Amino acid sequence: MELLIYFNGKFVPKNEARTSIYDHGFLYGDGVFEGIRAYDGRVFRLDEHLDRMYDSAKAIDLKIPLSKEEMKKAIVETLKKNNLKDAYIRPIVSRGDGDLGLDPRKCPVPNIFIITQEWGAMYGDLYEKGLTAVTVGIRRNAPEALPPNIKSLNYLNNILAKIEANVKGGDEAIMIDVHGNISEGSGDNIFVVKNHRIFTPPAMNNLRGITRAAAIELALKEGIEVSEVNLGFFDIYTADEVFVTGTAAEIAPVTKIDGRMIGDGKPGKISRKLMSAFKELTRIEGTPIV
Ligand code: PXG
Repeated sequence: MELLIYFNGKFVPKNEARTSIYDHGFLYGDGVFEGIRAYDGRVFRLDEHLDRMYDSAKAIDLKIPLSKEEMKKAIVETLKKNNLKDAYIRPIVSRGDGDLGLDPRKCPVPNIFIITQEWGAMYGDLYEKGLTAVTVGIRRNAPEALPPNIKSLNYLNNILAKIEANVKGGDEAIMIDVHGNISEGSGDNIFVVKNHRIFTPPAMNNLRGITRAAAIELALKEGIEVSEVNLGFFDIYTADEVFVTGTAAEIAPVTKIDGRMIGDGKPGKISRKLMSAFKELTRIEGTPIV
């Protein structure tokens, strides 16, 4: 059966799901999205993802024509229509069809899309081996220019970082902000472990990740201290462990950065503990697909 996509209240086959070239989501990256995961028939932290999507929309003055409750129903319905239990879920709200001018007032009706598809582990055997990360020259968008907390359709900043990581042979990019502080990966948040304590940058220069919040909760539950502090190159190069968190990446260990071996070059104890605690959490929590 062909995959069905939710598009403005209707379900259309994947190959027929398209929007106008005058949609400002396409012309200008004007819109918001989320990346959500379902595990074994339950959607992980759906309310948190929707809160973030509606906050992102509010920040760009985009009024989503569905209530959060209606959006939630539409997501669950899309999963059901496609018979999916383990899935990646991508709701997208674009500014809508307008003209070639960038004024959003030309786009009276936002377009809503929900893509769902099957999804497995993103980094394959790297969860065992650890990722090789590289710092990149391109700086994370300054919050004064484009707040990284807006999960907008404009991901060029992250894509530039990813291109640079690809060229330099890294599995993931580590982005630095305009002040020289570590911000995040191209699609995940970053954590450092030093002397049994965990550190992560405050969510001003990065996206306030849902997996980041879950990792902090799990660490605190294990009795591990977590601090949100500015981090620099020195902190990542000399860490005992480094890991990244994201809906797609889950919790993934980083064992090499810019040629420096992190710790003993193998995924560390705390990273592994949190990886298994996170796996367990995704098995027991979530909004049922019913
Ligand atoms: N930072 C950024 C910039 C992200 O895009 C995260 C952190 C992690 O947030 P969550 O809430 O997922 O824990 C993201 C999430 C990909 C991909 O293909 C990843 C995301 C978005 C789109 C694609 O890896 N990001």
